[in-house]
Amino acid sequence: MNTAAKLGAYTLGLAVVFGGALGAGTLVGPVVGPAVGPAVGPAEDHAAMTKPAESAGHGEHTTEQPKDDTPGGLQVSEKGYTLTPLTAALKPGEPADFRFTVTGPDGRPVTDYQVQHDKKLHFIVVSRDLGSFQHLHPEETGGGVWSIRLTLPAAGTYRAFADFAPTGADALTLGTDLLVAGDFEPRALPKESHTSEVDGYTVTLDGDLAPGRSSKLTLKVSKDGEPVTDLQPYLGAYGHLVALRAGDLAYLHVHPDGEPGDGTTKPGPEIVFYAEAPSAGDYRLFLDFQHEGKVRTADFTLRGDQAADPAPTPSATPTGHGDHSH
Ligand SMILES: [Cu+2]
Repeated sequence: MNTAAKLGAYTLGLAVVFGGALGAGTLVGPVVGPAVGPAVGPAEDHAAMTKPAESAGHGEHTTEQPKDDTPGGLQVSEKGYTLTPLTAALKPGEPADFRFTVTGPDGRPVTDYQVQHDKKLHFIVVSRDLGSFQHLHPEETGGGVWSIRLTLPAAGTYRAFADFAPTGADALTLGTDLLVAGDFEPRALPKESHTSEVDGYTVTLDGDLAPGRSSKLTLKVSKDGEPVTDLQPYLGAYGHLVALRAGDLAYLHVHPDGEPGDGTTKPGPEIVFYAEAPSAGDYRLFLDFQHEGKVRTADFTLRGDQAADPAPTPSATPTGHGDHSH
């Protein structure tokens, strides 16, 4: 798949993930290809999708509001696609060959997927208390069966997300619970923090999530006090950010503004994202970035409880949760 199509596909993914609010402009439609429009170049397309409301939704009322603005990951079955685990028992700390299928509207396992960020399917596994996070890429083993070596670190409850786009359909994220038998101590959500230390790296997050409004999040990577300016592309980007809402693990997969090789995006120290929280509340954010050949994950806790700022976003143009979808 070429870059334009890939970005188009991912743009749709974002539209699905974020529901109506982010896509109040012309980019959200019920159909994959035609709604995005092949005439729109990848850079424009991506920029329009990820910029704040000033450019994305300003005054453009279209009738193509999605009816369903439910965030991704909350359902095991959506739009005819169903995530079906084939592996039942998981033991704490023991690697297992975890298998699953995604069945399509015809009831059969899906075998044709669009590539999004170098992969046909992204598999995210978090503990329900949002303490542990894994971003994995299962292998296809034939017949629509996916397989991944999975180790769940401790007893407890987990949520697994499959983030994919079937060929000819919208991107979507399905979620299922995974249970690991044994005693466990639920941990409280980590305190709000805009700084994360991982493996000698310090990552700071500038910005906040606000419900119903696109927010700029700038993540800055440093090591031993020095800015890192040679981040390596990982799955077609300098960073991958997953945000999960505490309480129900609503899944938001956001992507950087710009990509490696576009002529303007630098390989650090800053990675810029645009994200929109579907509601007030606490969110955990996990940033995957690659440096010196290794992928690391920085984690943050943010409160998406700031009221949407009425000043820069005209309140006369409600986006997503407003009047026209009901
Ligand atoms: Cu992935």
